[in-house]
Amino acid sequence: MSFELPDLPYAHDALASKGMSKETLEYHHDLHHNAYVTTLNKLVEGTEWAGKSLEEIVKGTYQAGAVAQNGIFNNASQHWNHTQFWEMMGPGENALPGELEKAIVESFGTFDKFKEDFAAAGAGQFGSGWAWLVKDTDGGLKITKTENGVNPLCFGQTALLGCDVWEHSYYIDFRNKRPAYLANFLDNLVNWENVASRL
Ligand code: MN3
Repeated sequence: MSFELPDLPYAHDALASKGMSKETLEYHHDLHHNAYVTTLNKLVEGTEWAGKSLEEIVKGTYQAGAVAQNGIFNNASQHWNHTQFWEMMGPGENALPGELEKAIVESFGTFDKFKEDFAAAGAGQFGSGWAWLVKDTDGGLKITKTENGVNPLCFGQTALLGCDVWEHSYYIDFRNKRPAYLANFLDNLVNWENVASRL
């Protein structure tokens, strides 16, 4: 049983008016994400990881503290990360559910302060990686940043929101302006209903 590239949960041009172009989604989903899936399938074939779930592979191959991770981890985690990422965005009005707003305000003071801290985490990730809003092991909400494909599963946390800050995610639409991409992601692209459903 091999892994498959999931369809985007919306059309490739569905986010264009919100700052993520059809071209970005064609490259990012159809080429980048697909490459992680096909490479993962090749790498796990004939290993102890064949037939295991994606989550089991991510958790089982993560090497805490290692400067560079192994190929199976990198491709498995990036497959998981991107699958979540597509679902965490949406073309609709993306209203903020009350229970999520309450939890965010309790943890960060105001919703604006949360957005400021999340954007700072993403802008401050040196090189490729991700910014996250997680539910930590103690149940509290926390903002984190991770390098390359490392994700909250590695630390036993629940991923509520993740933003890809690899250059391939923003270079077509925002060129080198990662902070502008992060601000637009938070203001226009996040499907807060999806985020709330992960609480
Ligand atoms: Mn990516």
